[in-house]
Amino acid sequence: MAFIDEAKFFVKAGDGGNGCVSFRREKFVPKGGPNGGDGGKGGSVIIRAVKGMHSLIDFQYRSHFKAERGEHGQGKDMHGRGGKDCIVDVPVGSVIRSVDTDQVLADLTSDGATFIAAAGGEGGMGNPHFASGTNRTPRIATNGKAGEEFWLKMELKLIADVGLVGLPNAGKSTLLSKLSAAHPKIASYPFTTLEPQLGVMQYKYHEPCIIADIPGLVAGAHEGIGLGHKFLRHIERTSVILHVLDAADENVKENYKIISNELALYKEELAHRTQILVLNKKDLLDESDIETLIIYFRLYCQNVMSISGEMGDGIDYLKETIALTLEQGKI
Ligand SMILES: Nc1nc2c(ncn2[C@@H]2O[C@H](COP(=O)(O)OP(=O)(O)O)[C@@H](O)[C@H]2O)c(=O)[nH]1
Ligand SMILES: [Mg+2]
Repeated sequence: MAFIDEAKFFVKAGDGGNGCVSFRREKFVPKGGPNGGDGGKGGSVIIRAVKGMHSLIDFQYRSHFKAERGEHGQGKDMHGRGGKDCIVDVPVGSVIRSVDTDQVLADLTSDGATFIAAAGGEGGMGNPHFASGTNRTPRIATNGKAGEEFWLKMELKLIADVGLVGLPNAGKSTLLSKLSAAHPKIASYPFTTLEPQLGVMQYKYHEPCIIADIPGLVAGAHEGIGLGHKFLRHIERTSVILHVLDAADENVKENYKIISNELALYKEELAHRTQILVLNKKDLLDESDIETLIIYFRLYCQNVMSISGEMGDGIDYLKETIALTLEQGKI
């Protein structure tokens, strides 16, 4: 199960330029032959998949894409210049559908894959095309064809790399906003009050990654208590689990076990998934108490660190750890 990001947009290719009616004018030649140029072809709207884009968020701000029209032909056999194509970059993995028919038009699965979403109109013909033995001075030319236009919709399946877990109030939402550079808007989710939130983390030269906040985990979630159960399946495909604990909560040790148990009871293999344990809200504790907690939790998890999501303390170190952990997993 993956998250779906959706966008709807309009594409309009350029119209073709019109052909021209024109005749040669030369000294001593009263009526020269036809020399009207052809119209240029309109530009097309081309959708191109590119690596490194991870959301359709840009399409919230721009929903119309138009290519340039072709120039009209002119006298002296001057053909109109073709219109420039309009290239629309989308993330790899985008599926393009027609709004009218819902039919899948393209499934852009590889970097650099392209799809002509709207073809530019052909240019019209200048009057030389209509000259014949009986008509040496044709007064006809044709107009360019209109460029295609469509409403399209695009879907992107987002598979989170990192799942944020922790009891309510541990500081997951706050942390997600600090870790991520962008928040893809997710298509309507069947649960209205509580939705998994996604963030795209982009740190230094590392590949961007997607982090999902899995809300609503409480004791008994694996049996369907709370809404957490609905979201647990999103964790199944994440390669790293980021466990957030409120270090200032006096029950911090029990809280850790509650979440660990829920994960293991939901699926045994989740207990063995690579985990980063984050002791949050360090600003509320003494340094020595934090140190003691870190030593304690190292018995359970290799990767333990303390941060303050709210103050932004330790965030860069955490980002680097997340990025390196993901890269290590890919080797
Ligand atoms: N003192 C302190 N409070 C924090 C920190 N991070 C989050 N909080 C507060 O803890 C509460 C719960 O945070 P939230 O991000 O909504 O937790 P969530 O339920 O896990 O998503 C909010 O009032 C936050 O302002 C932190 O690092 N230090
Ligand atoms: Mg939250």
